[in-house]
Amino acid sequence: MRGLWPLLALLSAALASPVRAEDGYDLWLRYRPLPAAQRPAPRTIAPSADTPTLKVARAELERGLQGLTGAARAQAGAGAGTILLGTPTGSSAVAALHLPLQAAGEEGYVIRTVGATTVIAANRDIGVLYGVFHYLRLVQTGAGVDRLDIASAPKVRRRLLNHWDNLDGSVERGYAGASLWDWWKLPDYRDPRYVDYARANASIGINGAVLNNVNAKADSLTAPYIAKAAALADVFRPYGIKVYLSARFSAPIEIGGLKTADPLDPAVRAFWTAKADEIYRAIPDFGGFLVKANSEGQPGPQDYGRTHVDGANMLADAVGPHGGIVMWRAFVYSHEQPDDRAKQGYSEFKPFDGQFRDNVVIQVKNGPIDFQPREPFHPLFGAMPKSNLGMEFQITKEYLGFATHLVYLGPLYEEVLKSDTYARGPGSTVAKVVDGALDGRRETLVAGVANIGTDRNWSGSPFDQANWYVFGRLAWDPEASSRDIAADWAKMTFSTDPRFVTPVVAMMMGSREAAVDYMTPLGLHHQMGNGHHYGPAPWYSGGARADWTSVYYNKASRDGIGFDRTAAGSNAVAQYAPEVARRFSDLKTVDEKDLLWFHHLPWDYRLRSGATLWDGLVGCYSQGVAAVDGMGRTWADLAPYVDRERHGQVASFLAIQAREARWWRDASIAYFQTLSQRPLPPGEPPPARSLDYYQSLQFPYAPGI
Ligand code: BDP
Repeated sequence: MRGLWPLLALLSAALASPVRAEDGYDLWLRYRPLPAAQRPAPRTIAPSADTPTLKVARAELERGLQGLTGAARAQAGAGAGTILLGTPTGSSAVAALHLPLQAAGEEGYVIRTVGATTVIAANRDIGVLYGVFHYLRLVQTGAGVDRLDIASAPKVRRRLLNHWDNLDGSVERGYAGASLWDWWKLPDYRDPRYVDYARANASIGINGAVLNNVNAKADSLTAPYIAKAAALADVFRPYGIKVYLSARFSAPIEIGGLKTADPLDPAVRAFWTAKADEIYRAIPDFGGFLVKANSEGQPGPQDYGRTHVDGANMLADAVGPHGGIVMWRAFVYSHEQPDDRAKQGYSEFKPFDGQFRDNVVIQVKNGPIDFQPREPFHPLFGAMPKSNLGMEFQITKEYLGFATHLVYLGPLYEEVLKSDTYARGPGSTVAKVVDGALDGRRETLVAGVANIGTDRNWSGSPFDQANWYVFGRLAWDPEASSRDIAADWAKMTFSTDPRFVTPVVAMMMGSREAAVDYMTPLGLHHQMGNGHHYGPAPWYSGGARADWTSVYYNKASRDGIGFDRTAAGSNAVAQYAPEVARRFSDLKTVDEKDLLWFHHLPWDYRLRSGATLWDGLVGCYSQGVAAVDGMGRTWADLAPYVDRERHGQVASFLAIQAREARWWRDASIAYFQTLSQRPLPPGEPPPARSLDYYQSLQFPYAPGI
């Protein structure tokens, strides 16, 4: 009997625990039974057409409702209603309702209560699937589904994940395990996980995936790899997801037996035409190519004295007849170019406005440097009205603490999208450039560098899943609120209990500002360790190129700190519309969050708070640390609402983040103090270790390289 006690104790603890252990695999599609009061009335699903997409839509709906209502099977009963799925062309019952589907377009949907029937209708099957996921989200978040009148359509045409996945299974800047794509076993073995990946993407409206790294190998364009990509495309197709590939510009040399990749050479053009034909034979709905050219050592048209237009248009001509597009990245900068790196994308692309083919999209990172914790918006947004311009966000947290720091990126994305470019007068937001409304452009794109890998929880930590989620939702509607999206996510991923949702959403919404504060406050940027980008290294100098060093960006010296991008300095401000340039240039109007991005200032410069720049800077670092400590306390209090497994992982990660936030603060202060030569403000603890210590730290095995 005595031997049984520990067992019984364990059992009763397990029974007492409100929530069962979860490993995060189910993402926000958990479909666990809702509290009785939130369960919708039972509904039967009316028969629907038997197409691949409607089959998965129906299966998802059944799975979701069964899970959420705890019912063995969705059943008819007293008061039971019916759910009708379909398109007017596929279902006479849907057609008979004469729903207003014009605005739904190719992918939108209508959800409406008509008597005892809930109809989820669209012009195409994929819209029905999106509508089903919307309906399930309403049920999951306890929103009530008895009287619905919803219409939704994506504002952006291409909503893509960019996987920086290599053919050897590694992932550049990946912190969530290996590549999901098992290239070795493809095409014969199709991991069932590919289906769950497609479900997750479809649930947030993502409709395309670039499968391989922008630093591409030509091999992914060879016949065996085209067959592998085709197998993935087959799996994804019912979920509305198209496959795209990164194309290495020099592929005609590497796999085509040519001596050149000159885009004006007829043999090169013939190579790409034949290659496109070959790909479309295997993947009839192939989306197109993504290209990183003449950037960070990648080959490109400039190697032959040609331009971005020559290169992009050549590829566009190859895929155009098949309906494909070319996403040509504006992330270009050259170390031979002594000019401010922040200016180079604009300088290289703006002159070509209007010269790119209609099926070319210029893919522009959100800011002019490189996915930093905070950047002003990229000056190309609004500056190329006669070209298609797409947004590239980073979902993986290369510069934001990898997988272990809790940083919800929704506010970062929203801040950029809401920025006013003034390109066509006030209200010319980045969102309106990206969704095409500003200049009436129809080929629109939002891309996100994925944070997905073979980790059981897909993204490295439960909260990193929120970044995948918010990316998809904002790509669908760039004007949506990242706070509302966080609330949906938290309810679906953990609990609908307001005692959980309110504090967790507040924690998420503050988390990005906390990271900015402890890493790179007041407009500082690119202060991370060299190469791996892990941890602080504001002292980093030397190496292969100046614009990969921290000192290039902080310009800290005895006289002050910050990068002068006003007319007196690099004049990067001149790349923005005059209203914006004036605001950034003037110390009275520039947002202090961007202060040192645009200005070089003495250490005793007075901030609006009245504090000196030095004191204010130190204060920001400490504020970031305090915010992370606060997140740790919030999370500890939320234990009753979260299963032990996920709660424990997040708690451990928050402890790592708290330690690393202190490291960031202490190392940054220790270094900058050697230049400011000023005492710490009263009450501020000195760095825990010496500057020598921080400078001696090495991380040869940091992940992601
Ligand atoms: C940088 C990454 C590098 C990428 C590059 C890019 O450090 O790994 O190849 O961006 O976007 O931020 O091409």
